Amino acid sequence: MPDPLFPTLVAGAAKEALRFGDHALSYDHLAAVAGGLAAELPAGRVAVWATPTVHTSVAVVAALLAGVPAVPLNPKIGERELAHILADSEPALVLAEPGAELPAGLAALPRRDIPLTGGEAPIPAEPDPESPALIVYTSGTTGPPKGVVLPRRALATTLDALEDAWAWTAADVLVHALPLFHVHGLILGILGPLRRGGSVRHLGRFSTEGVARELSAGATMLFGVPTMYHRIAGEVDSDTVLADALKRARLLVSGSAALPVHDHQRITAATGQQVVERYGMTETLMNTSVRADGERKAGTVGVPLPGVELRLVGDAGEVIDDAETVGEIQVRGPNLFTGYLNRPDATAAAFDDGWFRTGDMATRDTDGYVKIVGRKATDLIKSGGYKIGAGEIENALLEHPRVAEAAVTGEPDDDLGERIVAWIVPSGEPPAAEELADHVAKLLAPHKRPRVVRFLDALPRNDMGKVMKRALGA
Ligand code: MCA
Ligand code: AMP
Repeated sequence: MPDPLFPTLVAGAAKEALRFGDHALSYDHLAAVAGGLAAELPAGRVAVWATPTVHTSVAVVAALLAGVPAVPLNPKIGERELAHILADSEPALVLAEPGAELPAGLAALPRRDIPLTGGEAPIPAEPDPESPALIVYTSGTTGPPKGVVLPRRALATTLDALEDAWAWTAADVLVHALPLFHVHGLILGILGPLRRGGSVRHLGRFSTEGVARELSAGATMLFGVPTMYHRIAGEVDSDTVLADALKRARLLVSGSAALPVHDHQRITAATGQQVVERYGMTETLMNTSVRADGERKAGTVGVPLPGVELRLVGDAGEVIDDAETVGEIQVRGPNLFTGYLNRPDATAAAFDDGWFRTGDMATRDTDGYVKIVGRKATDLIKSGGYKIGAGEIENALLEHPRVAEAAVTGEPDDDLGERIVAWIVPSGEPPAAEELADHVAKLLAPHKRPRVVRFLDALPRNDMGKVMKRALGA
């Protein structure tokens, strides 16, 4: 029989596993409620209304124990995106915390409230490692988000590689405030501590006070996106409580986007801590990291994790073997997804002879450190650590009655890394910028809303009629 994904859960322990505010669950309590819920889950897939709560963690663990693939949903999801995900993933029911108000788009689906008490069913036998564990939706350059099918094997592999890279143990107490419908917050941030037999304290929403409080109270690790570290960097100079708390941490880890060297330096200057960056993707889980026992170099994402093969490939398809040439990062290994749900075409296009094309451009030093310098696609925007496709926002904007033409770009933003800019040719009187932001938030999700709207008489187009996005910023 395969090894269990969560050995400590199977063994049972009085130790605290999860804490969200006043809600704490021990391993044996979690085993009882999640085991009980697992016994009731239908075959097929289940959607999880992924609020940042202990309920979401229980629901996902229950689905994993049952071997039922879980589809985490952003609780702020807009109607168009929700309809797409439901039609694509066809969940049998939705798991939600009691009292959570669900949108009309979920009304047709049976609902099961996530329990925090009761249970006591035996934990089912460990499913096949290749079976799907989670389906996580991710944006592409065009079209609606694709469902990334992640097998149990990928989860176990990536979390064990991070155990090695970060010397991550059962003694670690992780603090974070990441959303639970993406890889970073859910797989690394919740399933990671559970696989190690450690603990996690989730802040519900990010604040530097919350980070300081938990690190002062014994948390050992912090996970965050660069926007969170940027906000820490902006306060740590003048906030001695925050600085002292960060000094105590064993490891500060940043990922999901590049952390500017200036923010690294500000944090190091105030605390002596050197933030560790790791690089991953929904499809690949984690690929590289600066190691806890390695040299900490700001501005690099470190070295390939155990088991991950990484190569850089040039425009002509040649494999790059020097330290200066920029190439696309391609990866291979047991950390990879099995494919995009219902999209064999997109799955096939994502691979180059068995290597997954990340679309990220990088160099690799002689000592193996990878430095990401950019992205192949200009139509992908990373804002606050969220990946957002320009095409999906453009399509949403075009549905607005007073938008004739729309183009979306990302531009540098100190706080978010990149901010979404909408370039609009209005149809008649231009709508208010806020109205367009609300329109996108309602159809897709609030983090996909344009933060800046610029009106034009016409979009710059080439002879083929294609919008010349690089000309837009100029
Ligand atoms: C604002 N809000 C709205 C609107 N405007 N709601 C409806 N309509 C509107 N027009 C709401 C938002 O929902 C939010 O609510 C609040 O107002 C503030 O929104 P916003 O300004 O967007 O938040 P922020 O302050 O900019 O958020 C910064 C953040 C966030 C906390 C850093 O961006 C974040 O959590 N990022 C994490 C992304 C992440 O986990 N990425 C990992 C992807 P409320 O405050 O209640 O929420 S996985 C990945 O990339 C790979 C695998 C990897 O390597 O990790
Ligand atoms: P997602 O599709 O949301 O899973 O985001 C994956 C993308 O985030 C990668 O392809 C990279 O472009 C970016 N990314 C993740 N971690 C880092 C990092 N440490 N530095 C730079 N970019 C990163």
